[in-house]
Amino acid sequence: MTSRPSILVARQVFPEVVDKLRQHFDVDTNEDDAPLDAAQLVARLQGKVGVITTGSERVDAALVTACPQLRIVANIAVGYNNFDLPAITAAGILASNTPDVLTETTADFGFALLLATARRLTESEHFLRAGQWNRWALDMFAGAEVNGSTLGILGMGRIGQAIARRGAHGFNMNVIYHNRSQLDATTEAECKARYVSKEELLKTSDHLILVLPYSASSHHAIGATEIAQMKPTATLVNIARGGIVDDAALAAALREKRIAAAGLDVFEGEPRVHPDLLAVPNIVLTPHIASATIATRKAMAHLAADNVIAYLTEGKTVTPLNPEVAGKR
Ligand code: 8YV
Repeated sequence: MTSRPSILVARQVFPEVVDKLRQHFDVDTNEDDAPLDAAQLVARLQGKVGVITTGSERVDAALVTACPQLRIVANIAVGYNNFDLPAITAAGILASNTPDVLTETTADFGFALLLATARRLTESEHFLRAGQWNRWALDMFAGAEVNGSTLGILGMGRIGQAIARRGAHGFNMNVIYHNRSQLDATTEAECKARYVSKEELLKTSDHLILVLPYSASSHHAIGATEIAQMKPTATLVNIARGGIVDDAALAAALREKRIAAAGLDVFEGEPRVHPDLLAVPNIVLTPHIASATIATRKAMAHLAADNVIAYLTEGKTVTPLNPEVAGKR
């Protein structure tokens, strides 16, 4: 009897997803759910042909060299900055991510964070919980207008477009965006969004939301220089990746009220959070949960599993990042 192929699920996923994988493979799971470091990951991957990762596991040249039997790495995330895609591709390994299934949920959260930030939701709740609310006041926690204001979007992929639609159609906002390339006229019209330079985006946005992928070229895309161009009344929201914002520069700007407020779901070096960010009041902080609804997280995990099953059982791809690899090995 030939043994079944073995795969690793690097972090805990829903039992139904593991069951589905077990119909085809021997599945090694990470029972205590602690993120595996590089050495642990390499050790656990010996003899395995597939792995399901999350943003916490780095798959780089050293790992693929040390795991010659690996044929697919399936990320439970749309972002894949934890992958060295050229190295994975050069090793003949298929990589996949989970686009589309999280778009609307993530856009909802982007809007929730924007509203919470502009309307000072957590700051005012802390005040109430601390027993400091003893009278109503006209300017108490007066925030920034969202309805009818100018929404700036940096990064206009699927999630950026879903946020644009919410802003334009739901909140009557004037939506502007900057992206590597301009959208076609039909998509722009549907999103009611206008392409502008990064400089204009920074200068004219009342609320600026970051939805671009992280790469060497987007590292600190928002630093002290960019923040200096923003309105002092502006809010900044990051649901993309830590590292796109220079957290130390942002904390200083918030402390000195050079911008009004920020909402952050992602951080440089997360789950560590820059202590200066924790020390400013005009900020809303969440632990990287923009895609976290049960339905969406299940859809993401199923999609990663479907990628592994389709490729290892039939040589087919579902949502590949490097389709050119399929069938080459
Ligand atoms: C993931 C995300 O949950 O999809 C992404 O890119 O940031 C989140 O939806 C997170 O990266 C863990 O994999």
